[in-house]
Amino acid sequence: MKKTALITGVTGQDGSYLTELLIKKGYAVHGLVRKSSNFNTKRIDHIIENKKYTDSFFFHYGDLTDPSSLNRLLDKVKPKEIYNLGAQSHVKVSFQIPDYTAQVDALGTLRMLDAIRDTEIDTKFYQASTSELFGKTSDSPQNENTPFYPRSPYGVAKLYAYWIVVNYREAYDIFACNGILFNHESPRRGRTFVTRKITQAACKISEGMQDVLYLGNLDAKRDWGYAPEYCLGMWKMLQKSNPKDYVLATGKTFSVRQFVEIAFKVLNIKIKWKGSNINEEGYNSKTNKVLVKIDKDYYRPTEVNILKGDFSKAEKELDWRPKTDLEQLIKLMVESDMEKLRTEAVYRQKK
Ligand code: NAP
Ligand code: G4F
Repeated sequence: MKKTALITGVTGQDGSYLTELLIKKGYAVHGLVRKSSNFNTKRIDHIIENKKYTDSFFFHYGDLTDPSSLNRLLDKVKPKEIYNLGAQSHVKVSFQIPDYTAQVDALGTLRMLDAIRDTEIDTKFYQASTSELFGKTSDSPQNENTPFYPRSPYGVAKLYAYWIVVNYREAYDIFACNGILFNHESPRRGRTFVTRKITQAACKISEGMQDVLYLGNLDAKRDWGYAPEYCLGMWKMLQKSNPKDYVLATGKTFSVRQFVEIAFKVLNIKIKWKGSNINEEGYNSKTNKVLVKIDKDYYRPTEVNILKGDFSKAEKELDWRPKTDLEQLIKLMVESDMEKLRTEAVYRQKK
């Protein structure tokens, strides 16, 4: 019999890679899909539509804001592993919809844990915690013992989620882990996150399909890794005999400005900068054409200036380490976006 896993957020970046990983490992994967007025399964359609996977992948409508759907699903599926990846995961958007963000990211986690408690199923629980918890920290690099100081409604909601996981682990002896994951990206990254926004725009600009890329804070620094490697780390956490919390990161930090430079470099465009703050501009050093401008609407009311993680506990106890460096990551994102543009162009021509 196949081992069963349940993934909330199965239609997201991480959910799609984790599904592939678990199916490869012989699991039957059940995914919680929230109802949308349009198709939201694009990242997992290649699994849903593949006949080879009819006994490996099942999806169920449900929502982290709807406790009865969660209880029913856990009772029906009785998964041996649960990965709680579902979230309103956009930090800037969380300032616009703070109540909803708390409902999904904070109380959604409580609802999942409480459903485990109510149904009394024998399971292991992974919580998608985040480096946003560290927020305004002066400690660097950040590890499992670094104090938290979140800087957004998203970060605060995830702080509740982090602690309710710890509390249910201690109070009810539930096997529950927090993966404190630093930023991880891929060609499947949502297009409104800064990395994908940059790689997609750089491709369009180099093909003459876009004039300018508008960004917010270029000075923010992040520790960016490759998403599929982080999904392997999630799985490793649930294979241990004791539940613990782990940081997954690369240990390196780069600014948004550096990310822009590398993305354009992949396309043989050298970016130079002039001006400062909201008047800063990035231009093509050969043609002098301005390609990057600042739009202050992309700034956040409170920002996390710099993140850099220390993954030594995961390395020691899980034998986990990142493999893809930032240049390789950006190259694979740019190449994928370019491929998509070309496929779309051919499709448009055929129509
Ligand atoms: P993502 O691409 O934004 O995916 C989020 C998933 O959550 C989507 O499947 C989304 O469904 C689902 N979702 C949203 N609201 C929901 C609701 N009310 N009920 C059920 N599902 C809901 O995020 P990701 O990058 O894969 O990240 C996965 C998790 O890790 C998130 O919890 C995120 O906060 C956390 N995290 C991410 C990173 C990172 O750098 N990627 C780092 C640390 C932690 P739709 O497809 O319908 O929108
Ligand atoms: O790509 P971002 O939106 O990701 P952010 O805020 O770091 O959050 C991501 O990583 C977290 C882990 O640390 C996850 F928990 C969270 O779910 C999400 O996946 O922004 C990165 C940085 C920020 O400092 C932002 O201010 O880029 C800066 N930035 C500059 N211009 C921009 C833009 N961000 C976005 N999204 N769009 C811009 O135009």
